[in-house]
Amino acid sequence: MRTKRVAITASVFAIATWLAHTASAYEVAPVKDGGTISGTISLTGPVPELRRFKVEKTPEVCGTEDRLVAEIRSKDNKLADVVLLLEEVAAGKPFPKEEVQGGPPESAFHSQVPGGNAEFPGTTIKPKECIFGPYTGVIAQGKMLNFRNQDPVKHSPHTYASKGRVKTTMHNEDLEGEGQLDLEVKFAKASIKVLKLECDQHEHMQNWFRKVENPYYAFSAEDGSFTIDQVPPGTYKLIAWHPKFKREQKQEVTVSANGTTEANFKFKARIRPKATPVEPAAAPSGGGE
Ligand SMILES: [Cu+2]
Repeated sequence: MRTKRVAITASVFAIATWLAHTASAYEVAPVKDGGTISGTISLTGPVPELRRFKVEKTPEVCGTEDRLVAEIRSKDNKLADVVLLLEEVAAGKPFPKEEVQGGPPESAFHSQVPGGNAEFPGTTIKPKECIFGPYTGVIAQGKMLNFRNQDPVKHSPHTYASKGRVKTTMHNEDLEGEGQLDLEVKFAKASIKVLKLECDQHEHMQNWFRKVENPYYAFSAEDGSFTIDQVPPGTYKLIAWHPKFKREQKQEVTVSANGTTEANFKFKARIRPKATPVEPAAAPSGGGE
């Protein structure tokens, strides 16, 4: 009798463990009467100045002019580059076939070929004119970050798992001119959700990526607008994240069958005293990792 009870306890434990492991796995399933979440991200407070960097290496490709980086890209009180995502969606539409981004600011792009994947396809980055691409992107745990260098000069992607003020190196590699580099995204803890990408050759090349666990994500456009479609009817937590604002924002949204739910967020910019002069080389981060 006792043996039987032990066996039952063991199998209950096994099932519980299995459920805990599968609970986070996303499944592709037909979306019946899917709804849409759309909204606008606005920005209050003064828009910070562009950040200025001197170009010290490979001016033949990167140019000789100082690089001005819009860490906060805002026009008419709207905020671009915010990553919107739904938390804890168990099943629904497929991931895109491809998640690609790259290009210089005037033609920076996110490209998603719709449909097909049950799992996140990885993120491809195409650096061009010494820019990795849009300031924000998405990545997934255990998936690849694939660099396809469009420049004839070397970049040195240095990635960090980032949480609050703690920054831990994940990769530090060279990407040869017109070369390729494939890196696996490995966060040590589930609670770390942000990856920062820097180039050790060019200080102005800095980008941020938010971890996603399902395909219900979007980026706010220049006019602050975003849309997430084919959402199975239900109630969700919608997150709005931008790397230059300390806290991500969250709100509960209810999506009805075939309906459109509006969800807006407001971020508040803090004043930066004046245009930041070119910063000295970053302090070695080795000791603090
Ligand atoms: Cu570079």
